[in-house]
Amino acid sequence: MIHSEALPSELARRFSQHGARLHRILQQLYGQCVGFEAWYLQLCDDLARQFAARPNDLCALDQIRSAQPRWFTSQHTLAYSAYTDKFAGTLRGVEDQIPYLKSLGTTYLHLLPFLRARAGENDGGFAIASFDEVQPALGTMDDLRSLAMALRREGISLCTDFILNHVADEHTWALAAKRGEAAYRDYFHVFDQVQNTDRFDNHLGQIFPETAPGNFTFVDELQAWAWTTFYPYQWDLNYGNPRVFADIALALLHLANQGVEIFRLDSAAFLWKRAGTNCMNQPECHLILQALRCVVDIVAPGVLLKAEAIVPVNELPPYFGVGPAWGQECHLAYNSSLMTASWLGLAEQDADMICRVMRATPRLPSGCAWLTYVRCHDDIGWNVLRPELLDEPDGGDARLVRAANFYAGQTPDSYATGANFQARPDGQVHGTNGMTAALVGLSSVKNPQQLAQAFARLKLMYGLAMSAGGTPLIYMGDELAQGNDQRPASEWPPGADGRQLHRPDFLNSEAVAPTGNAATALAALKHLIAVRSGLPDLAADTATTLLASTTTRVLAFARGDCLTVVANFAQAPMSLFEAVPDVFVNGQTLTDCIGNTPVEANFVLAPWQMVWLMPTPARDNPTHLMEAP
Ligand code: OTU
Repeated sequence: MIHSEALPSELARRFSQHGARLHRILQQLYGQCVGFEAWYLQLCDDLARQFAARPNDLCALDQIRSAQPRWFTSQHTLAYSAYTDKFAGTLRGVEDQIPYLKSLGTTYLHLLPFLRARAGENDGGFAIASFDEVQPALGTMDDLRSLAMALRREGISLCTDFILNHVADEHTWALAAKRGEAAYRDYFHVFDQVQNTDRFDNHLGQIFPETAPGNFTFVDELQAWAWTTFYPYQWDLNYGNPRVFADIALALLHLANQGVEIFRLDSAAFLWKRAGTNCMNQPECHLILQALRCVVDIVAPGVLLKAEAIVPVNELPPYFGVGPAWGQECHLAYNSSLMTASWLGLAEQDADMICRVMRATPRLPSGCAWLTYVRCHDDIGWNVLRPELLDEPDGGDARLVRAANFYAGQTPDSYATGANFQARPDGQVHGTNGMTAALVGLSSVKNPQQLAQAFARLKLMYGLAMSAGGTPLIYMGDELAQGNDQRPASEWPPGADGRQLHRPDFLNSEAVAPTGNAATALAALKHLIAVRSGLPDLAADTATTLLASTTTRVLAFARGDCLTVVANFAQAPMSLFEAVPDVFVNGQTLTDCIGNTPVEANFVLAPWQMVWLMPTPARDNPTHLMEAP
């Protein structure tokens, strides 16, 4: 173990608190490797160096947050996700957008990858060539530090993608491997014979079956096959090699020391490979994440880790740490199943799948929260719902195909203008692309009634993300009802795939006052955000309890002590009392906080209406009432 007398007292204290756990986890992963103990001591030295390099203001933040581990779970938190170039041109430009972000109530800004990526095709920046440099067109490391600090001053935490499953084939590690350096060849999963990949390949899924089929790529310079789960130029890292873990952990801490406060751990499910499995969610994958958490707890405890694991809901809770590791893995995780289920529910006008997912979504450890969202820069991946569809005769094929075709505007009843993603000729369903506004029908309205209904659907989807239990995230442009990228595919960036459809340039980059649908959407979302902020029961970590409803067209759940959320997923109006008789227990009078209206037994939910019900407050304490826009 490390010699604690040589350490600053705070670091020694943290080592004594977390060091034994870190050692135990790493021993499980790497204990059999020759020289393990020496490697571990070197890692501890490197952690001490990162601690010494941590700027004073960030150390102060660490102290404050360690004392309040639930600092990010209140009802005032709001995440916003954007591409730097599309949103504001450069990192400096993002700094200029801080007033706009604040006007929304943003407390957490996720900027999509801004580190130096591979030249040419780079999967929207997800093929990293250097963890230590900013993409030159977006700025410099100085700009990054300046932005992080400016955001922090305004109460906004900067989040970056940390792409730890793979690096670009142009990263120095890959270049060294190509030059024949054996030590770096070991950074990757390299197979001399394609036959040797078979014992894995037969069990693996396909992330991009159309644009990047297969999971292995023959690399001339290696004269061998590299594991490439995603695009052929994204080489999966070999976490069986302790040097990979150490280098990745240090890269993360270096970014944390530049002021990044939240790390979105990209493709977190894929970190460990095991023959005979789909190589996702493996126990070792969780050990790696737990070890990273220890490293963060030791060097930068103000930092949050967010798991991006797009996996079925039953696989999600372990990303927070379960069993003896309860609460000791990631602080946040995307509730991707809930997101996908809500789109299925909208297409089917039926909330049954949302109920199933909510039932399978357990209460989280203290100091943890879901990230609840409507859209992100990726497709809506339908297959995460497969386990919930096992009781269907065809395993859910027909339902998912119908939903995907609905959003692609291919069914007679569709209002949506999205598109299928990576759909195979055999009709196998994969994902759906499109901005929220396009998917809820705002881009295709022909009359005022359709417009009102499309807005009701937009508010329903965002209302669910803001009330279901988690930190809600707005995807850039949704707050302005921005539609799809209208450019022809010939004008898309090199190698862009169908997800480009929902990656348009930001409508409001000139900060002009929005008009028309943009203004209506902005006012509606700001209203939801403000109402949520006045309702402590909508903190990310209060309990969510499903309520009995007499029809699956209506979703009802309680939050915390007093709040009841009811949502009508159908186009038909619904009597609240008939759908959820229990909301009127004790004959109490209720108020819908969204509409700021009294709700009595004869209340009828309009098509796609959501209400947030609270017992009507005494006249002198109307804290949760806000004027509806
Ligand atoms: C992540 O996503 C990123 O969000 C994608 O933008 C990247 O292309 C990918 O990793 C590679 O870095 O499986 O669990 O649309 O959901 O690729 C992580 C498919 C993932 C994405 C999927 C993905």
